[in-house]
Amino acid sequence: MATFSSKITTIERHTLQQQQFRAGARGVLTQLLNDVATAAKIINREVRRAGLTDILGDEGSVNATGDEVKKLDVYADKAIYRVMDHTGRVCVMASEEVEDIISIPEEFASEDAPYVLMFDPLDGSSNIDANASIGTIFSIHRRVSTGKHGTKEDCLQAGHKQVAAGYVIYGSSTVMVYTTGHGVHGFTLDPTLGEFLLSAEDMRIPTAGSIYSVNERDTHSWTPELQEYVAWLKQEDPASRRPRTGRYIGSMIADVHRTLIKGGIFMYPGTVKKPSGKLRLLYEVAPLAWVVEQAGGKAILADGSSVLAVQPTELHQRTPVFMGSPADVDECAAFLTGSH
Ligand code: AHM
Ligand code: MG
Repeated sequence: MATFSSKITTIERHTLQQQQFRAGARGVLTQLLNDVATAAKIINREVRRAGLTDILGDEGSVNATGDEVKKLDVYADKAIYRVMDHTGRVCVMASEEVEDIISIPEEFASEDAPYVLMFDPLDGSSNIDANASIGTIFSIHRRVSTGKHGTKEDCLQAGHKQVAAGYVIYGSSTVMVYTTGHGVHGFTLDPTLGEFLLSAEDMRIPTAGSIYSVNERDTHSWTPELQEYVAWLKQEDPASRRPRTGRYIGSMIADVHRTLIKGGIFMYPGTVKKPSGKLRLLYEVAPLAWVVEQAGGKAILADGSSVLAVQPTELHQRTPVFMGSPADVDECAAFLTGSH
């Protein structure tokens, strides 16, 4: 008879254990992370039923940054709000789907609510109809405002100030990955138990990879340096793991999750027409950059500086990003800054 010796750890227990790393912790962040897991289970249930419940299809409106909104985006956005608004743990929220900050209703607002939650409720939603992986991204900061209601300033904090971040990928299985600055940990949802169980403790990104991930549609609008780098990736030179393999799902969460597991580089650069690219700093780039860095990777801008140092000035600010295995990102930086 098979024996199973490894311990079974739920995400609730794991977040509680991680509390030991935070001096004076009162357990509020722990509970907030568990709220995120609860919201993820609700979204997961709907994502899994998507083809069955006629929920697919365009909502017929556009979101705050001009993208087509799918109904599941709206469902996911509301699910997170409904889990969070009355807990007394968050003072303000912001979502990729909502133009302005999301205030906490008057009756639940409190000057004691210590955290700020920002999220992309359903990233990669243009992939829903093709059954490709989509996900939820979250970013948590400590509040900086005082007073009953949180403010926009609470949201406009640099990525290196995050206290927790992560994502949930609704893929061939549903996996939640999070960091509180003490490693990156992955949990797989057991749908029969309704529990996220620890499946990858202290995830480390490979130091070098053999995959690059970028939308090559924009090749001719890239800077000459980036064009040169991507052309270099395709040249034959086994000693430097070339040619590299191209992989691009078009769902950042799926492309970054693969990069975390298999190594390599994910890029969403700026172009001549759109120098800031497409991805949003607060809801997509900063949280995933911190996860990648916590796993031993790097996340930079085109000038080689850290994405996590960027001080946001707008809620829906976009930024170029190059993230992944340290060796791959260093190679990329050398090309982009002309020092290769
Ligand atoms: P979304 O938030 O509307 O889903 O858009 C973000 C997505 C990312 O997941 C992905 O990396 C990117 O858009 C793909 O964009 P493109 O089609 O320009 O390559
Ligand atoms: Mg998105």
